[in-house]
Amino acid sequence: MSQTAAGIAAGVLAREIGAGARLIRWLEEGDPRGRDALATIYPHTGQAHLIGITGPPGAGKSTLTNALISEQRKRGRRVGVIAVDPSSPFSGGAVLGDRVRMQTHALDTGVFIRSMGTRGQLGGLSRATFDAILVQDAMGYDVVIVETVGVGQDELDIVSLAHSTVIVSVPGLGDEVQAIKAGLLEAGDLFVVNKADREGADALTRQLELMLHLREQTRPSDWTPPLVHTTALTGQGVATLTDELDRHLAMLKASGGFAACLKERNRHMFESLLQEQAARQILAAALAEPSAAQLISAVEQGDIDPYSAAAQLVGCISLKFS
Ligand SMILES: Nc1nc2c(ncn2[C@@H]2O[C@H](COP(=O)(O)OP(=O)(O)O)[C@@H](O)[C@H]2O)c(=O)[nH]1
Ligand SMILES: [Mg+2]
Repeated sequence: MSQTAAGIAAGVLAREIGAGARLIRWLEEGDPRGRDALATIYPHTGQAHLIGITGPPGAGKSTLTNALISEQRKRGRRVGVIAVDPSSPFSGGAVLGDRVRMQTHALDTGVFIRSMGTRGQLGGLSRATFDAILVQDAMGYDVVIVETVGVGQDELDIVSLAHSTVIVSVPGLGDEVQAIKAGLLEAGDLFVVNKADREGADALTRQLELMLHLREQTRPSDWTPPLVHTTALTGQGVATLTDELDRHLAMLKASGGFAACLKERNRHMFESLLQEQAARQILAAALAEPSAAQLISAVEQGDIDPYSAAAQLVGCISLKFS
């Protein structure tokens, strides 16, 4: 396989999983070839139905994702998966599990599963995830599923920028609905009660229905989020969930929401890149100031407080911009 940006970009557009994996790695590592290849494939993005799946650890998100892959494949669709869940069998320390899974689908170029490390991402987790989404999108996957644990801001960014956000809850976590953070309730387009085979599913359903009813009253919209029961382990309810996802996609396409969502995601990427690059350049300019070395040693000696020192140095460079 060619190691040039052009070669990898061609491989991605030819839907070679190896090339896609390589490009995602380049982008994660900040390899300049990644940027070049991304520019080449970019015009081929913007087609995939991006589905975010989130919920507390152990809710069955990975199991559900697996079941959704099978259902989508039955419907003749190619599926990309990005697992951002550190406890996922696809990710975290389970690199081996990942490989095993890749092997099960080795001959099925219709499925591409990639897990994201949760630490040390250049530009943050959401950027790395959006880069991976772009790659799978350009590879012509009809559906790209992103699994995240609904905890941090990064994860919230990821799911709220998906076309269809699925919030998974399960009975038996104590005060279940507490586990759905307010932000997640707002971001949800579809709600799933997984482990419907377990006791407590009915009580959870009633609580969720109440919350959704309240949401509807405070923020009426054209889309009433459906509540679907699944037993991910057996696949029960997964066809219904897929039907609802299809219905949501059709609604988005008809209302212009699909295009709006893409616009918002592009702007988010642009702002995050701008912030990162601007910060890097300004930092370099500040450190190149003649007074920088002296200020740093004054801070070290305790002769000046770090706040005043930083303000002084930024003052030096902002003079040059004015
Ligand atoms: N009883 C039951 N167990 C399930 C179901 N779905 C997932 N599980 C189990 O719940 C555990 C956590 O599942 P996993 O998919 O890793 O959860 P995640 O952390 O949300 O990705 C695993 O042991 C699954 O086998 C279900 O519908 N019913
Ligand atoms: Mg998981």
